[in-house]
Amino acid sequence: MSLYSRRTFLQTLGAATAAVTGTGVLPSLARAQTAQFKLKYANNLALSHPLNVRAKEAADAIKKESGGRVELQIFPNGQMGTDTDMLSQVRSGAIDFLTQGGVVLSTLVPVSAINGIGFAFKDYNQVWAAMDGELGSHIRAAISKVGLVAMEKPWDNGFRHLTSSVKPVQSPADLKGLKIRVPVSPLWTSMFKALDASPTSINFSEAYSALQTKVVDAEENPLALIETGRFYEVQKFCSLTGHIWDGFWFLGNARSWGKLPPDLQTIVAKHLNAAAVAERADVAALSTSLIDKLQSHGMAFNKPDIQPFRASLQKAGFYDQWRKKYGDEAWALLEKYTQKFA
Ligand code: X2X
Repeated sequence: MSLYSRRTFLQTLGAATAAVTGTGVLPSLARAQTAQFKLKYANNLALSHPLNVRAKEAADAIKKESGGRVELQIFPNGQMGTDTDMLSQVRSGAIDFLTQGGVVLSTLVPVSAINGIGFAFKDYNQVWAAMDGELGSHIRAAISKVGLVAMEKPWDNGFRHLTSSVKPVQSPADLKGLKIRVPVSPLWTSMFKALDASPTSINFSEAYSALQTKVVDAEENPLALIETGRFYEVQKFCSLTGHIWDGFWFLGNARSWGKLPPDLQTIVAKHLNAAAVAERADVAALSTSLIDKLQSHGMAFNKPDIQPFRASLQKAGFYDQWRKKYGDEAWALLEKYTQKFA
C-alpha cells in the first residue's frame, strides 16, 4: 500500500468508526460495517403471517434510518423454542425482543390477560380504543415491573374462533367434554372449563401435532393463524365465535433496551409502532377475506349466536371470579371500553 493510499484508508476507517459509534458523519460507509447493535427478536408465527412481514419491513427501515447501526434479527416460527422458553429468554437477555400474546404473558404479568376476558370486545374500534388507551397503559405499566419494556402499540393477533375435527360448535352444549387445545394461560383454561369443555394447555409450536395425533380435537385461533399455521389440514369445522380478542405485545429486555442510546431507541420504537399499525390493518382484512380461502381448503364455517355462550360464562361465575382476581381498578378500565359484565 502506498503512503497516500494507506493514509486515505486510515482516514476512511476513522470516519467509518465515527459513524458507527454515533457521530454519524458517513452513514453510507457505516452501512457496510457490522451493526453496532444486533438485536435478536423471536416470535412463534409463520414467516407468512403479517406480523413477520411487517416486522421485516420495520427491520429494514430501522437499519436504514440508523445508518446500519442497528440490526433487528428476526427468528420466526418458534425457532427459539416454545412460548414459555422464549419468555424466559427475553427476561434473561438471551434474546432482546419477543412478541407474545398478552394472555400468554399473563403467566408472568397477570393483568396482561384482561383483554382476553370472554366476549369482552364487540369490534376492533373497541379493541384499539382500549389497547391504545388507558387499559393498554395500565398493562404496559405492569409489564415494566418485570424487567421488560413493552412498545406502545400492541400488534394484532385477532378475534379467536373455534376449530374442530369432530363437529361445528353451534351452542354451548357442543362444547361439553370437547378436547380443546388452549395456549398456556390460566384465563383460557378457566374459560373453557367454565364452558364445560376439556381444555389442555399446549404451546403453540406443539399445537398442530397435538391436533394431528388427536391428543386434542379442537383449538381456537384467529383466521390469519388458522391459515398460516395450516390448521385447516387437521381441522374440518370453523365456528365464528370471536370469543377472545388478543394481541401481541412487542417486548424488549429492559437491560438491552437501556443500552441503546436514546436516538436509536426513538428510531426502533418509531418503526416498530408503525409496523404494528400496518399489521393491524392486514389482520383485519384477512379476518374476512380468509373465509373463502379456508373454505376452498375444505373447512366448513358456521356463525353461532354468542349470547348463550356469554350467559353460560356468567352463570358459571366466570366474570365474577376474574373481576375479583384483577381487582376493581383494572376491571373498571376494561368496562370503560366494553359493555358491562353485569
Ligand atoms: O398460541 C396461540 O394460539 C397464539 C399463537 O394465538 C398465541 O400466541 C396466543
